[in-house]
Amino acid sequence: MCINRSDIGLIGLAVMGQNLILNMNDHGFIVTAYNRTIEKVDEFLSKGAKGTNIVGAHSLKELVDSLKKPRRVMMLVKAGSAVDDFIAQLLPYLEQGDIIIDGGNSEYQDTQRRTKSLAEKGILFVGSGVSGGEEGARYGPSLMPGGNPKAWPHIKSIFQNIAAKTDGEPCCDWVGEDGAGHFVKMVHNGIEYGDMQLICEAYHLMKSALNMSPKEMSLAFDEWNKGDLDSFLIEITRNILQYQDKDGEYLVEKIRDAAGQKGTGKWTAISALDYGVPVTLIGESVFARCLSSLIDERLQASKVLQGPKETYKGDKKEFLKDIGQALYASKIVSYAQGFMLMREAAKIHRWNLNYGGIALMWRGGCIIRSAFLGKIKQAFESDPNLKNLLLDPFFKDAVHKCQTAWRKVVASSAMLGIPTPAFSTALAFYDSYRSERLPANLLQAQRDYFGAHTYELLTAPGKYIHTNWTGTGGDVSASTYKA
Ligand code: 2AM
Repeated sequence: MCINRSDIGLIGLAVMGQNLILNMNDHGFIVTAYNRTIEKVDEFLSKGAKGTNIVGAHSLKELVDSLKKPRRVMMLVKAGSAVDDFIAQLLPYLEQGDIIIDGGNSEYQDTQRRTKSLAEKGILFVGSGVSGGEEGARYGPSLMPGGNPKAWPHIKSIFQNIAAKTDGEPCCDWVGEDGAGHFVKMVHNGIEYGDMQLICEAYHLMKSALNMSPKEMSLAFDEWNKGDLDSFLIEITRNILQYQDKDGEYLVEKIRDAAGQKGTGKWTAISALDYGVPVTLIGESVFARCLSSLIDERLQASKVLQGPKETYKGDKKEFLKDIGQALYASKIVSYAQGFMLMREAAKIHRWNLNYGGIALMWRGGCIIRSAFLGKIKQAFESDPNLKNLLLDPFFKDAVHKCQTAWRKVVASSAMLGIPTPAFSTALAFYDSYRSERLPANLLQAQRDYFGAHTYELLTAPGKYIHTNWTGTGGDVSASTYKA
C-alpha cells in the first residue's frame, strides 16, 4: 500500500460501489477500496478489480493514509446510521479541508445536518445523488452532487469524468448547498414513479380498451420511441412487452400485478405536502402502487363492484395515437410539477438551483433519461427565471396540440371504467392551473361560516374579514389563516 497516492477512497463494496470504482479506474483515477466486511475487499481485488490499478484497504486508517491531500472519501453504503457511523469512525484520521462524499440514497435532511456539523469541524461534506443503477455506475451514471461548495473544485474532475455524457457534456454538475443534491435525486426518483405510472396506464388502455396483444403493444412503444417520447423507460417497456417466456407466452402477462416501492417516491410526495406544492401526478403514482398491492381486496371487490360493460367503439388507430399524446401531455405536467417542487424547496433552503443544469444531469445516465429532457434544458436556458415549464413556448404549444386527444383519452377511460389516475390528475392540474377563477371562494366562505376563519374580498387582497353568516354566530374571527 502506497502512502498518499490514491485519488479517492471508496467505502461500500456492494454492486454500485464496485462498479463506480471500476468506472473511476477506467478514467485513470487510482481508487482505494474498503468495506465493513473486510473479506469483500480481498474478494473484489481478486475478482472484479483484478488487473486494475485499484488498491484495497483493510482498515479506515489504511484507507485514509493511502489518499492524496485533500483526501476524498466516498461512501456507497446503506442510507441512515451506517453513514453517520462511518463519518464518526473516519473523523479521527481526517484533517481540515478533507472531503467526505455520501453517494447513497440519503434523505436530504440528513445531508443538510451532516454538511453543517462537518463544516464546523473543517470537513467538507458532499451528498450526491447517483442514478442509473448498476449499469450507470459502471459506464456513466447521472451524478447530482450538493453540499459544501468548497468541495466541488476538488471532486469536479473525478465526477464529471465518470458521469454519463450527452452531446459531449457530462450529466453531472454542482447542484447546490447542503441537501440540494439529495433533494434533486429524490425528485428524480419521484418523477421516475410518474413516468412509469403513465406508461402503465397507456399499456392498460392498449390492453383493455383496444385489445392489443403484447407484441402489438411492443410495436406501438417502438414507434413512440422514435418521436417525442424517446426515452429509456419507453425503450425497456418495448423490450419487456415482446419478451416471451420459455413456453412461448408473454412473460409480462404472468407477473403478479402488485407493485413494490422503496420509498423515494413517497418522500417526494411527502415533501410536496410539506411545502404545499401540488405535485399531484407523483402523489397519484405512489398511491397507484399502494392500491395495486391491495391485490386480495381488489380480487374480492372485482366480484362485487360493477362498472360499465362498454367496449371501445371508435377508431382504434386514432385512439392509439391519442393515448400517445395523452402520455406526452401528462408527462409535461409531471415535470412541470417536479420543477415547481424544486423551485419552492430552493426558495426555502436558499439553494441556487440551475434548472437547465438539472435537466442536463437527467438527460443521460439515469432511469428517466430522454430526449424530452433536452427540451427542458433548452427551456430553462432560454429563460432561467421560467416560472413554470407549462409557460415555456415549446411546452405550451405541445400541450395545446395534445389536449384534444388527452381529453378524449381521459373521458373514454372514465366511460370504459379503466383507471387512469395519472392521466386524469395531470389534466385536472392543467385545467386548474389555467383557471382564472377556481371555486376556492366558496371554500373560504365555508371556512368562515363554520370556523370564523376569515376571507379576503377580490377587491381587497390582504385584508382578512369575517362575516356573521347566520346572524346568530359572533362577530369575532378566529385567528387568521392565510391562503
Ligand atoms: P457489508 O458488506 O459489510 O454488509 C450496501 O449494503 C453496503 O453498505 C455494503 O457495503 C454494506 O457493508 C454496507 N453497510 C450496510 N449497513 C452497514 C452498516 N450498518 N455499517 C457499515 N456498513 C454497512
